[in-house]
Amino acid sequence: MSVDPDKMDLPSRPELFDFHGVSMIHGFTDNWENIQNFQARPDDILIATYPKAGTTWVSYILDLLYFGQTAPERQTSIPVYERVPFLEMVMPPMYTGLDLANNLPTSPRLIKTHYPVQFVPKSFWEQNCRMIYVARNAKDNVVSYFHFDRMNKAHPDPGDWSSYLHRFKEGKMVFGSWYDHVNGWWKKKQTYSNLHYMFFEDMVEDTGREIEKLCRFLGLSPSVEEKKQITSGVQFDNMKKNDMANYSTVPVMDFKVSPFMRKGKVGDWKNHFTVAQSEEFDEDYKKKMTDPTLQFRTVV
Ligand code: PPS
Repeated sequence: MSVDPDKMDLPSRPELFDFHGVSMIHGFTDNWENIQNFQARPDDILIATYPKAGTTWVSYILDLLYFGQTAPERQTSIPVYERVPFLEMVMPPMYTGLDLANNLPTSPRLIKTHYPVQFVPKSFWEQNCRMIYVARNAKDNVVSYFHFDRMNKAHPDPGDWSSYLHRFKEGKMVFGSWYDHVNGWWKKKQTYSNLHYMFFEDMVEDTGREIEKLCRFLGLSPSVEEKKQITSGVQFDNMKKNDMANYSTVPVMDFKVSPFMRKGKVGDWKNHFTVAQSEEFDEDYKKKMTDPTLQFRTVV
């Protein structure tokens, strides 16, 4: 939906506060009771990530897999953030994510969340909904988040890179600690079988292979031609120039500061971390990431 920025009731940048043990801003907690009472349907699909881990990429892939053939007009008329509503978002005068989700005419409904696993409304679990979690290595994730927070006026001011990096390690980010987020969802996967846990780095390495895996998880069998079309349509350069996928229609984002589709790479962290910052980060990482079964790649 296109909204005139001058008409947006945007206060100055919001402050973080502690919400049930997680750093949050009001824009994602103000609808809490209603969100917790959300009525999921058995065929709803929840796409969950820590911010900047590949949500839009996977959302767009799923939308194409489900509706690319049957409703091609969606691709040119509805931005991805309306096709796949962001459940917890409250940002007047735009619709709330909850209203968008409740009014989705599609089946299945594709729904996005950045909530840590313990915040997910209980009906999703009760209905045994399929969930897709996308994780991205911490170093690239924090770099991407830094640039996003610079350009997104709906988030707290990121300050300089070195203080931002410090706060990331402390979990003082919108949606809290990256470490808790990726570990919490990973742990859930051990007991909840309808969860597909995937990695941004694998997507960059071989998008087609990851789409195959998604299809197997979702029980979809698109034709070879369709898979080829989707794999090509969701390549970074194509999504970057696609106004229905690149967030260029969102007024709170200042693309002159940094575009939403920024680089889409693995290893851009090397252009941001000093050697000392990288070493300190790795030391701290080892202490926090103690589960040997959850491994990330920082290069591909
Ligand atoms: S958000 O705001 O949390 O929903 O952002 P999210 O979509 O999770 O993450 C944005 C980052 O994903 C990159 N991206 C891609 N990379 C490669 N290929 C494709 N198709 C693609 N689509 C999105 C996007 O560029 C952001 O990463 P950075 O590193 O900042 O470029």
